[in-house]
Amino acid sequence: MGAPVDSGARAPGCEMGPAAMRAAGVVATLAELGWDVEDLGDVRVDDVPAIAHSNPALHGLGETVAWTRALMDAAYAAARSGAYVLCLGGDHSLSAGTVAGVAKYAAELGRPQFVLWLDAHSDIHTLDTTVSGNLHGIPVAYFTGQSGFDPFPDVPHPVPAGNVCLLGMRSVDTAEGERLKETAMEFHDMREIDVRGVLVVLEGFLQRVSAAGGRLHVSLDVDFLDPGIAPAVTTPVAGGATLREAQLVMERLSDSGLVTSVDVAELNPFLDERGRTSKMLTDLVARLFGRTFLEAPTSTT
Ligand code: DIR
Ligand code: MN
Ligand code: MN
Ligand code: MN
Repeated sequence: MGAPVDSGARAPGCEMGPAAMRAAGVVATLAELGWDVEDLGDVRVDDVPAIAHSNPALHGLGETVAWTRALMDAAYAAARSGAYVLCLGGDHSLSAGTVAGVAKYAAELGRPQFVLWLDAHSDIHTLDTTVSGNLHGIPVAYFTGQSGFDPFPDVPHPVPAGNVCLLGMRSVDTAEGERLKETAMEFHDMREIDVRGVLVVLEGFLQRVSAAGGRLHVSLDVDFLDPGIAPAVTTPVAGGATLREAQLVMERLSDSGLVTSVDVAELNPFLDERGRTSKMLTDLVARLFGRTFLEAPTSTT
């Protein structure tokens, strides 16, 4: 499904993300890998409420609340149909809805929901702490059930903080840093990835998901990647994941068999260089869905 959301970002362009991924051939690529792909088209919002809030920096609040509601329903329905859910964004506020939706289905199955957050940022602001007022900075706090989200729909089954792993961080606001100190979330910044290696860092989390019989949602923010290889993003941060690190994460996730849903967020095709980022993301998605060139090595760590 497409989620052409741009209310969570300041600069326009993310609403073109789903179209760019389709133009890059994501549907045919997955079909060639043997998947039975159904493109549900773009999710839409109609009723956008006007909502006032005490934080004057906030913008796009009513629209983002409407998107959250619509995407929660759409992701829940798609997961419930038995599908592996792929949501193409759209700015990262979309994950407030998709994660809440898939977590609701996991709860009905009696299985724990886990989330792997691939991002330069921690996206753990509340409506009160965000300085930029950009709602792409709030989804992790929302779906883990933090307070301070009054105008948003209630999260039916919040993801426990201990079931979340943030990977690739290198830009964290002051209020977010304070939260991270107290949280049960697992997180690994770029320095740790450099020192230990991305597969080693990821392994402990995957073991936990597997041991718990969990369902794993992967949320990929384009700025997880180094801007040198992924220029089509509104908030680039230097020093991100290399192409091989990102590919390796996707390949390992595919091998794990644990992933049940995925978001691709923050693609801004207006900033792309001849579709370069969209094509690279399509390859990353393909690897997550099983594209290989040779047999997987017997040892992954
Ligand atoms: C910053 C940037 N922490 C904010 N966040 C971004 O606006 O709240 N997330 N770009 O992806
Ligand atoms: Mn916008
Ligand atoms: Mn980010
Ligand atoms: Mn993000």
